[in-house]
Amino acid sequence: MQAADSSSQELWHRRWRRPPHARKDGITTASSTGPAATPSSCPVEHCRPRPDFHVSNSLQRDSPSPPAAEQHWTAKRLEELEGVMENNTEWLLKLENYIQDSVKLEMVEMQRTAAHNQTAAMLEIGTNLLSQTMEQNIKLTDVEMQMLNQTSRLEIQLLENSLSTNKLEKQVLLQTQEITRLHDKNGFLEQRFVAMEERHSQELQVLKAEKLQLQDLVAQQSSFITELERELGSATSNSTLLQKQQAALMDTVHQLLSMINQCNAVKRSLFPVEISMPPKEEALRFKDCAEVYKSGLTTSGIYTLHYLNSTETVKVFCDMETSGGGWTVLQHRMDGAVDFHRPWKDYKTGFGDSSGEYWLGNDFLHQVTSSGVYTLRIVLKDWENNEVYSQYDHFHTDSEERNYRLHVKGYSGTAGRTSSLSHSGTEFSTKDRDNDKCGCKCAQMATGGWWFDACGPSNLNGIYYTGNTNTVRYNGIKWYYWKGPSLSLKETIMMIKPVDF
Ligand SMILES: [Ca+2]
Repeated sequence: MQAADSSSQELWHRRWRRPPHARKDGITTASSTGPAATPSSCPVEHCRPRPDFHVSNSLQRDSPSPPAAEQHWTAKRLEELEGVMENNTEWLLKLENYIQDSVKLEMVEMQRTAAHNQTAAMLEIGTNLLSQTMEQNIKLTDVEMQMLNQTSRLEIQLLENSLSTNKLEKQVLLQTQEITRLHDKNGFLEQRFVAMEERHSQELQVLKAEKLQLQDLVAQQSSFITELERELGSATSNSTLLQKQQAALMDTVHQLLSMINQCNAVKRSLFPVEISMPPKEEALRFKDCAEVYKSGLTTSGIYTLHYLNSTETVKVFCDMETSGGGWTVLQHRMDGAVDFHRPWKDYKTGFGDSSGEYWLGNDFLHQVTSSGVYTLRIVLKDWENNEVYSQYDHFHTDSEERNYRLHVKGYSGTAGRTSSLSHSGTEFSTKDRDNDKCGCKCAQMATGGWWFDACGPSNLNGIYYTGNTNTVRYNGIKWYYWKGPSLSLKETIMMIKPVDF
């Protein structure tokens, strides 16, 4: 730009610093001093008449000026003005040319600058494009590498597959050969089978002949048996007489027994538990074994208890020895003689034999335990005859409407550091009534009826397995905190008595 400025200044000087314009007639025009002079400003000497223009003052004053001289001066003046005008016009033309040149130069410069800027911008864009292209190339190379890796992996897999296919083909070939061999063998066996069939049919005919002979023999023997039966009939008539005598003796025995019962009733001397003694107990009406004990019956054995406000009775074993006696046994397992995998109604009313294995019944249990505060004692025995117990100071069960819900508290005992009985609130379940907290049916899996939680650490009504085995069983008689999940016990007793006994 500086170069452009200096060149334009130089041009300007070249055009305008020239010798002052001299007219032919010797008059120096104002234009020689530059553009500041105006064409209308004429120098003072130009406004006066030239030296050869002589006019006397007198003449001027006395007479009017001759019109010829005046015209001549006017013409001169016009001529001068024209000259000035011409000069100015020329100057204006030059000025115009100069402006045009300057403008052209600036335009050229501007175009050059613009071209320069555009080239720089293009270069920058080009660089950006190049770097982007480079990045894309790197990415493409990565992708290509990945593709290559995958392709090689696939090729390896294909190779492996073709190898295994070859192996399979060989195996198929071998099997085909084997089948052919078997087929040949089969043909041979078929031939042998046909031969054997023929032999068998011959043997069968021989056997048929023997059978006929045997049938004859049987007929002879049956006639012999008929004769023997006839003889036996005569002997039986003799035995009938003996039976009649036996019946008479039995009647006498019954009479004697009833006499003994009457005597007992009078004495009110109470003895355990023969089947022949029920009248005495019925007369007394006991609700539990504690009452039996208090009445003076202090020997362990089977007694009859009454449901409250009912004539219904239940046979129960009373333990009059353990820990002060008076215990009503509500469950007993000892030999596996009774099946405990039973429906709801059986557990409701009770089942089994009070002299052996039995369940007293959930209705009775609810009724007794809700008539006062009861203690529960559970006695357990393993196959090495180790005996332990779990005791609960408070125990009662709800009614059937509430699924005989369990309530226990105050645990103590030797059968484990913690209680194996389900916690309070657990409902009773059997194989046909699922009241447990498991998505499964505990009573079906563990067997028996019990207060299954989900499914809980105990089940004394499970399957009775004899002996110690290493087999893991989850449906045996279980008391987790004593023997773990799978060891079945030899004997269990559940019994209750009032706290204040
Ligand atoms: Ca369930």
